[in-house]
Amino acid sequence: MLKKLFSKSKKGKHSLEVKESLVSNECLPSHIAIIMDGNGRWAKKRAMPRIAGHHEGMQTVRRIARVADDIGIKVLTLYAFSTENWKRPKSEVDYLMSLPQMFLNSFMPELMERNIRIEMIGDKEGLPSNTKKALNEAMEKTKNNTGLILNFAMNYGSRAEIVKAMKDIMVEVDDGKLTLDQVDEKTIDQYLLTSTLPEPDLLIRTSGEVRLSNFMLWQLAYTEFWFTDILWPDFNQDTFLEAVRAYQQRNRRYGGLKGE
Ligand code: V0D
Repeated sequence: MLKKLFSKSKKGKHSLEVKESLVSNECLPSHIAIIMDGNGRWAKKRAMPRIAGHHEGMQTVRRIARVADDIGIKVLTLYAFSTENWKRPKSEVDYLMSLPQMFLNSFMPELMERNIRIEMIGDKEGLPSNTKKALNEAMEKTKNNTGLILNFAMNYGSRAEIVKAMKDIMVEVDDGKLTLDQVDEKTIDQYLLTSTLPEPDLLIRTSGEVRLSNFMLWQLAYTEFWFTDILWPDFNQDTFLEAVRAYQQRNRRYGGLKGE
């Protein structure tokens, strides 16, 4: 997996050695979740409209998906649009909703070449029909890909997700398909939108905000958190690898005690 990264690197041997010390195959996180913050601020700093920041943020998604794939990450969950984001000006929401299509139109050949599968969590029904169509087509096209799962949280809110899981479980109990005694943590896992995914090992949030903002509250119970002041459009491969290395160092330190 790492070989893939090195063989693609255009830099010399020395830089390969540096990167080798940066990430090893040991304790690689399977699932990384990212809150991609700071696109508006990035644009404001340059006296550009907010949508320019979102567009640049989309390019960062591409770069980070590539490096995650290269080092052998299994799932990358990206918080692209929260249920709160509908409160933004309509013009900005309209632009954001055009990004999945733009991203998928240009990135699909590479997604197929890399064997990447597109997935999403969130309330798909609440999305504009064009956006929904682009997502459905991409999920259908990539459904047999067995490499990295690129999972977008769109129109996602964790509390709403938990409420829905509770209601679905209550209906099962009501219908006599589950007894109250059978309901445990595993049951709740199974009724969340992430039922098929491993729990995130590492959460990254950019742009200096140190909050969860209603993101994967249940799933992040044992996750390592890594925060950076870097704005999402400025986030790059090296920053990503720095976060992975920090995760690996924490795991090496505490790993011996795990599972005991
Ligand atoms: C804007 C930073 C890619 C966050 C990244 C609709 C804010 C760029 C996608 C995307 C957004 C989503 C689904 C998919 C393929 C690509 C995306 C949104 C925002 C929200 F299948 N970037 N991106 N979606 N931004």
